[in-house]
Amino acid sequence: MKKAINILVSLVMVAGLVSCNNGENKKGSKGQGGLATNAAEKVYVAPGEHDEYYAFFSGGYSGNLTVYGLPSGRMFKEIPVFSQFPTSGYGYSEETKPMFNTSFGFVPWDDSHHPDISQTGGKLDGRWIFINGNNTPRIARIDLETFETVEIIELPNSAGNHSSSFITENTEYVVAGTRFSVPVPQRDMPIKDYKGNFKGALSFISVDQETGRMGIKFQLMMPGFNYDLSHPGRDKSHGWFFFTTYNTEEANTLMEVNSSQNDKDFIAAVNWKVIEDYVNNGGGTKMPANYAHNVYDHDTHLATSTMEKEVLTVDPTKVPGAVFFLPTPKSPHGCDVDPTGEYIIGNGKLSADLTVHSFTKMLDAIENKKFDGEAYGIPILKFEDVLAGTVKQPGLGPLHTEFDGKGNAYTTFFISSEVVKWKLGTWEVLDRQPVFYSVGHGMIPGGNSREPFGKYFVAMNKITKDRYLPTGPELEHSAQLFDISGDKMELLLDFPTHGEPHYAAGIRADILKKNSKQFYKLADNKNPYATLSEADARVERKGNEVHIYMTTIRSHFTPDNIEGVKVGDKVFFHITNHEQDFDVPHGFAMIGANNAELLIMPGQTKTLVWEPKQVGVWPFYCTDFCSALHQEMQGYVRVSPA
Ligand code: CUK
Ligand code: CUA
Repeated sequence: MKKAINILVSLVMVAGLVSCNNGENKKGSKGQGGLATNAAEKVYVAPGEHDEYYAFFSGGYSGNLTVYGLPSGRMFKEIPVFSQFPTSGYGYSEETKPMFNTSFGFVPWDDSHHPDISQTGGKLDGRWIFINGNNTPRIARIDLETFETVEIIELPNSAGNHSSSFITENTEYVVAGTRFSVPVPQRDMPIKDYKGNFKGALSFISVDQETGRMGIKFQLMMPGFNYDLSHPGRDKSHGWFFFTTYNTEEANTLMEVNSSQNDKDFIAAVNWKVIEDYVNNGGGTKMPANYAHNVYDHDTHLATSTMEKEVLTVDPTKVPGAVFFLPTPKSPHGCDVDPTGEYIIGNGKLSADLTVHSFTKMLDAIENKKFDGEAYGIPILKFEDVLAGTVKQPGLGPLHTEFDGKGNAYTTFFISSEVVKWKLGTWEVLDRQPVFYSVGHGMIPGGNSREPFGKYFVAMNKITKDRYLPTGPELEHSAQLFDISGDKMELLLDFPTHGEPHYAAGIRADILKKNSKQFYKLADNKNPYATLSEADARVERKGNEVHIYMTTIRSHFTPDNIEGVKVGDKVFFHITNHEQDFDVPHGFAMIGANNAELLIMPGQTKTLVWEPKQVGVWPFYCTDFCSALHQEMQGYVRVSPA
């Protein structure tokens, strides 16, 4: 995309149209657009007071999810998802390591782009948040009672899991689309034979409404395009899912303009209800597949990993009425559906205009079979028959659109570095504000639901440059908060974000606060290595394994003097935190343990492995300042010769 955008940039520069903000505007009041005069007041959350919204920012190449408050822009937590996290020992403790099992082995890193919060009846319900792993295709589910990653499912037949993870109106499905088409099944073949031979898998992952447990219901095996982004239909278009595509030319190298030869790519409209009926009646083909499904259990505090062996695939040409292509100019990126479900916006990043399709017109065209040919057996609708309207030359490089629930849309423009507010139905531009600099996604809390909260807009900017005190060549990305409650957008606040947030999901805080968990009940701890009473703390040897069943409570470890360990042993510290109070973790660090510490929450058991290499008497200690006697929380392990 970069190349293609560069080409567009040079084109428009030649035409003398562009004024790129990057690095040009110096900090200060000039060029800041509509900075609210009472901005400080509007973002001020007094000490001890709570923010009005939670905002969950994807971590991009950090692989995680960060939790912020709005309007303050304060960061509350980093939730580790696809990456090991030394702060808590996630992915280092024996209990959490299985979360990173994949068909490629242990993969403790990913690139996470799009979080989406579960819904009921088209409204955010705050049960779970889902997020995609792009690189090694996976979807994670985070429990919003504990803010912990509780499930990761790998996606077979996929590569670059980008148009993910978006949720249908009742969380029936979390949907994931492959960015890269690949040979299915994977095999050794010439890359130049891509065209016509690669497939693009769109995965519909069902979600158990009680447990949240995910399972791949079916994979729709689409032509070998790139599936960039997706969005569910909502309200009247509930039952449909829309995917933007690029490289419909199926070029195997995108270095040239190859993939942008076609004047229009497609939005693929998928009627998942029709396909659901088809597979419920025995349709589809079971195909061998190898993918990991990892689940973290709150009672055992233990993750388990299973390798799944097959997946149900569906050939779209075998299911009448399942898939249609809507021509959309020009290499569309974001695919956004408004809260009424009528308008489908294709953010054609190389187009001067913004294309909006009509769901009603699409249904009419389908009913009257007004097709304009087909691609690989999938009917193509006529552009004019499905077009609702066009926003004329709103900006350069449109990427994503959000909605305020009051009939307005907010589109981000990467190249012209601005957010443009426009009216659904009349397509007139109402307002524009510069952003600093080069915005990717925007986010309005609830913007992905039937009822957006419509008060704030957050711009997630790709380039930071001079916005903060310099920190060397590498800068954190920067978000900007706008008040959108009035006619004009007002800039309120800049705040740094962690990793590279692509998208974010926001929700009113009171919806989540109600069910946030404070601690685990020790009596409910079913971890096989839990020590529920201090009297049961002990050391057990099994061959060259030494299992230390340890307890911790302010302010001691039991046992704290351990002998009988030899060089070459594998030592397991199984530590159970006996505290039964909010916010009293204990940490555990062992000298020379080459991985991480443990952070054990009240009522939890966590296990760290240590392989001593040297004879001696070696200390361990608590890493979390837990009481006035925190420095007294320590102990020794005596290591004797093998
Ligand atoms: S993408 Cu990053 S700016 Cu992965 Cu949603 Cu558009
Ligand atoms: Cu326990 Cu410090």
